[in-house]
Amino acid sequence: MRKLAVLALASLLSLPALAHEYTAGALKIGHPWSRAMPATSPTAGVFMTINNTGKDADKLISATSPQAGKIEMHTHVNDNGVMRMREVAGGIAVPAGEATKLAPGGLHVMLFDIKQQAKVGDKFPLVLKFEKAGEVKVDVKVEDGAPAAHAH
Ligand SMILES: [Cu+2]
Repeated sequence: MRKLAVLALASLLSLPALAHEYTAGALKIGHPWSRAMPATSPTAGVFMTINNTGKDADKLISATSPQAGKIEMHTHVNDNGVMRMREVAGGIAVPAGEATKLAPGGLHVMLFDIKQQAKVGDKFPLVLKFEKAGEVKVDVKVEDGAPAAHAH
């Protein structure tokens, strides 16, 4: 029993694996990833870091993917102690000179009408559309769900 637990922990720790990064104009998009979801879940969040190395603010206004029927930009808000997801009107702001983090419990790209359930180790394409930087295609890696195990 104990040996099994140690093995499970070791595999968790080794998960984050290789970082992948994409560039769109002044934007550097780091490690887009999604959580492996149960087969019954019709939605999934996509997370990444968007580092704006330029002098102008930008905005992530939309996204498309063959993996999803509909995609929205979301955040979480605290509604009397309950965390609820909200669509971010106008898109996710990417201020100049800052790294904007999309992470579990906060900002995320929300996929609806999932076409095919993604498993750990899968990846799927996502086209991000920025107001100024335009479109950039990234591959989203599907990882284990536990946010605590996702160290960067
Ligand atoms: Cu959401």
